[in-house]
This record gives sequence, structure tokens and C-alpha cells, in this order.
Amino acid sequence: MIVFIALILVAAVASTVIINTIQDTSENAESTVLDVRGELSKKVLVEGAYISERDCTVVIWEHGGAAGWSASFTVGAHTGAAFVAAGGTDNAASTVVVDDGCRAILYENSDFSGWENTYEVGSHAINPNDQLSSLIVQNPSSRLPQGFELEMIMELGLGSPPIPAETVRWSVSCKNGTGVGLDSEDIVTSGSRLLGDTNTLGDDSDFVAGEIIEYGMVFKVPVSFSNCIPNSGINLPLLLHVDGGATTNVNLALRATAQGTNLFFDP
Ligand SMILES: [Ca+2]
Ligand SMILES: [Ca+2]
Repeated sequence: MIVFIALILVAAVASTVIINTIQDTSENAESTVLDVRGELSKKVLVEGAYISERDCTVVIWEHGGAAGWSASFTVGAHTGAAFVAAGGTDNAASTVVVDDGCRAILYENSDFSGWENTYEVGSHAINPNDQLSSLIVQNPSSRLPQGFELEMIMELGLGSPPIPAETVRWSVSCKNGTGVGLDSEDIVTSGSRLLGDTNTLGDDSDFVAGEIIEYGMVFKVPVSFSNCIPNSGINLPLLLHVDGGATTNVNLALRATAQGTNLFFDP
């Protein structure tokens, strides 16, 4: 009898353990399903894509210390004729002032030949003095001489929970010579803002890490290229990935590279 009672007790304890284990397992399964749903709903959509050019200017001055005549140049290649047309005098320039986001490559001759000197952001004495005849202004974040980059307009997908800005990352791959080039950045590093030109706090500044993007906010993300050099006429596959969330695949048809071209809607 005592043995029988003991057996019943053991059986009761064992079945309780089994029942608890089953409940635990089903609870785990349920929360796993919820986690997956939560992750996939973290999604960023592309609402538009434009060809843009970063604002940046290089000013050439006649004398040291930025004095005398001056001539301003935006991103692009400026021949000797263009240099003179902009107000410069051949073989007389002594100072170059390079804006934020710009780089200036100065040349001895009017056709980008002869000596060549590169100046980064800041004010510099041109060396050699009084010989400059042509220049190229570049956006260093783009290896294309015309300063080509994209501005992507994005927002969260319907039903997406709020997500930290730095968890959104874009990447673009393309043929680069015989290899494959890849450019990828999170949107904080890219220097993104809301459409109204502020961050999510209403300040006149780019997003910083930790800022939260919520459903309904529309934001713009500069996509610039350093390894990937897209040309007119190619299809550019762009991936938008949210850490711990979904990946969105966008195919951009580069029918033209003129500034302002809307890659989604322009013919
Ligand atoms: Ca001079
Ligand atoms: Ca010269």
C-alpha cells in the first residue's frame, strides 16, 4: 500500500513536470512567433529617388589672403575658357577657398594638363603662384567628376514600430570595371533629415544616432557613391535594411543623370 501511494505521488509529480514543460514550450513558441512578426514589420519603404548634387563651391582669388578679383565654381570641370568666363584671369590666381564637402584640383594649363595640385576644405595659397589656368571641382564622396549622387525619399512601412535612425542601412552594388563595387552606409552616417529639413526633434540638423523614426515621418537620405560608379542607362539595385527587421529591394533605372531627375516618375 505504501509503495502504491508512493508510486501515485511520483506519477503526479512527474505529470505536473510534464504539463509545466509543455506549457513553457508553447509559451516560448508563441513569443518566438510574435518576435518574428515584430521584426518583419520593421520596414522602410522608398517613396522617391532623385539625382542630386551636393551644394559646394570653390572660390579662386587673385591675391594672397582672398583679395582682388574672385571667381566661383561649383562641382564640375572648368576649362580655361570657363575660368575666364566666370571672372578669373589666366595665370594670376593666388588663393583657393574650398567649401565644406568640396575638393579642388587645379591645373597649370587650360585643358587640365601640366602640373596638378589638389586642395581640400579650407583657404590655401596656390602653389605655384600665378600659373593656374583650369580646375576641376569634386565632391569627394563621389568619384564622379559631376558630383553625382542620389537623394532617396523614405518612410516606414504601414504598421512598422518606431525604429532608431541608425538601424536603417542602404547598400548598392554595381559592376565596377571587371569587379563588383559595393557602397553601404547607415542613414545617420549618410546625413539624413526629415523632408522639412530638420531632424526628428525639429532642430536644423541631420539625424544623430538614437533618434527615433516613427510611422508617418518622411525623410530624405543622400546616397553617394565611392566604390560604385553608376552610369546613365543602368539598373541600380538598392537594398534597404533595418537591423532586426525587414530588407526592402528597390531597382532604380538610371535613364538620365541630370540633376533633379526623378528616377521613379520621369519618363
Ligand atoms: Ca596673383
Ligand atoms: Ca597657366
